[in-house]
Amino acid sequence: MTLLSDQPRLSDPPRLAPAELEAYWMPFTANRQFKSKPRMMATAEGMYYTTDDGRRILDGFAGLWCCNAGHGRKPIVEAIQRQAATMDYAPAFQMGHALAFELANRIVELAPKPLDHVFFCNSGSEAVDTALKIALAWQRARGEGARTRLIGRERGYHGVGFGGIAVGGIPSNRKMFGALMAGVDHLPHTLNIKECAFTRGQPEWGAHLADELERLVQLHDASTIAAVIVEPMAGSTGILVPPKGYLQRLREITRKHGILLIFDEVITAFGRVGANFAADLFGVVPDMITFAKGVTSGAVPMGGVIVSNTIYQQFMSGPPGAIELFHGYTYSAHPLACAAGVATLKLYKDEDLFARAARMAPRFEEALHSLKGARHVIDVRNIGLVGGIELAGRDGAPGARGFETYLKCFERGVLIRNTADILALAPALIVEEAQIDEIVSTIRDVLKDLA
Ligand code: PXG
Ligand code: PLP
Repeated sequence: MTLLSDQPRLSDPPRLAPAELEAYWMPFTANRQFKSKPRMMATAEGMYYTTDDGRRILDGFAGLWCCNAGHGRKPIVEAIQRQAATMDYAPAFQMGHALAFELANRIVELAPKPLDHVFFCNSGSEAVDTALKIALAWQRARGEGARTRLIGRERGYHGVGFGGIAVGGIPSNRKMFGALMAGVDHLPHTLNIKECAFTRGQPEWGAHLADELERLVQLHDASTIAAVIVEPMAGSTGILVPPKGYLQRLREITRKHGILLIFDEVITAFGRVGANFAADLFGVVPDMITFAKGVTSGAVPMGGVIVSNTIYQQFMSGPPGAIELFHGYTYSAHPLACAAGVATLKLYKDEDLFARAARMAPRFEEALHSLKGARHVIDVRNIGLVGGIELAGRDGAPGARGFETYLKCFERGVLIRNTADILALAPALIVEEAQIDEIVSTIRDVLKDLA
């Protein structure tokens, strides 16, 4: 095996020999399939990637739901470069640096009131585990230490930490990993294609599914339940838009029973649904919001949890010299991530990108729903700049049709994402009408010839 260890690697995107593809165990990837026919990205700018063989790829998915400002945006790149040269790292525990406070203030400015304190971490998975830990600790701090139960939802994705997969509702993400966390229960998911196929935006049907929470409260008793966590719009498992009134109902029931409501907005925050947060779009304010991805437009890993003053103040009661929450990460509020975050939020504001997403959403909806009647398509769902196209599964091979569509779109120069037989779209908020049309027509053409 010849390794290129003595040769420069950073500046020349190398064409790798098959043996050189072995060492990297790729996440959520069909490793053997990939390594037999790699799809290698080399550069990114605006709405486009280029591959290592020089092809231009229109990015219909903002990387992985994260590059909301588009790729390689100059103000973000320069902020990261400047910060790397100024101060690479500062200890996160018992020390601070100005950009961390500036970013927290900017996030609070965008957040729905009364959410006004931010805890930083490095990913959505860490954000979820942080939020669940804060929920348990808060209940304990207010004298409700028996509230240890956490409620998630079927088809929920909350990252891959032990907390996240326990409250998550994706069988394949759970079944290999043992007993998970004890004391977790799940609400039913809200997708019903029979009732709601081809709904534009929020379905009329399904608010009553929130009442299942009352049933779980009856079963377990409110005095044992700490928190409910849901994605306001479930992204990963195929764009499940909340039925009208559903989130309001969850809010009422949680409030009535002293249960915290956590919105996992790792995908939906920062303009993805044409608002600051999905909480704003749907008009429901939870007790905590988790975020990641769009906060830095994907340029440096970062995540966090926004909590209300009530939650924060509950912890600020011991001796003044005492640490109030025994939780944090080496890289909480990393200077490069904070620099990227501040520059990203400035850019969103300067270019009014969330309003742009809201203005583009009806055009996006129109284009997506033109796929009604296309071969294999059994449902189209959308909210903001998020679209889901559900295909009928192939007999005996669930997911195959979705994956083949993804591969063929990539061959034709368009990046989308599939989750089983559902195609997901989430272009950067700078997407142009012609690019929306190109993404949709590529999908239509691919489906025409697909078995
Ligand atoms: N919560 C939600 C709601 C998410 O969507 C996470 C937590 C975990 O974030 P990290 O940063 O730990 O990955 C996510 C991430 C897809 C896809 O194709 C979705 C995610 C990540 C990668 C792919 O739908 N969501
Ligand atoms: N494992 C070991 C041995 C550590 O020393 C640390 C942090 O100091 C961690 C894990 C946690 O790492 P992080 O703070 O980056 O999450």
